[in-house]
Amino acid sequence: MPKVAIVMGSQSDWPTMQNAAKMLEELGVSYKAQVVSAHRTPDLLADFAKSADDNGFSVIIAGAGGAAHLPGMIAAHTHLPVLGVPVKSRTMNGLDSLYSIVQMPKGVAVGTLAIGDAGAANAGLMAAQILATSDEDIAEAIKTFRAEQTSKVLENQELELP
Ligand code: RP5
Repeated sequence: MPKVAIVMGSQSDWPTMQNAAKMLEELGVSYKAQVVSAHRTPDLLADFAKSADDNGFSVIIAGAGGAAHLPGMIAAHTHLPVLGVPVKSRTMNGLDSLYSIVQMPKGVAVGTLAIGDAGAANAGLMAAQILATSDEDIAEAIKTFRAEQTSKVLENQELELP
């Protein structure tokens, strides 16, 4: 049973949101990815969010662009933690997506990540970190990932002109 749901407003968000999936795979966390649109499939959104807990999910990653209401509306329907990823929009470079996701009213929380690929990857990492509070294997995988990342930076400190 996947513990993490990755949902996005459109198939066109997948090149961004696949970075969340790749991070989860690297950390050995199973996930289910699907398209759920706040505006085009509002009933599906409500059904998905209301049944997410019963379906075994512990964390929801939601990415959307433009008028990005998906993460907030999912959060409105569930007590599960929701991580919002602003997808870079064609017209405003994702600033519209960021503002749509980040300014939640007090009392309904969405953890908002950075715009684009880095935000999606970090949403995967953050979801794994949430699960790691009660899963030793995931905690160890995160520690290994972080140590390898540090080693790579330390091994490539010297810069040369091309
Ligand atoms: C949003 O509208 C989606 O999340 C996507 O980022 C954006 C554009 O969707 P498409 O027109 O490419 O399907 O709902």
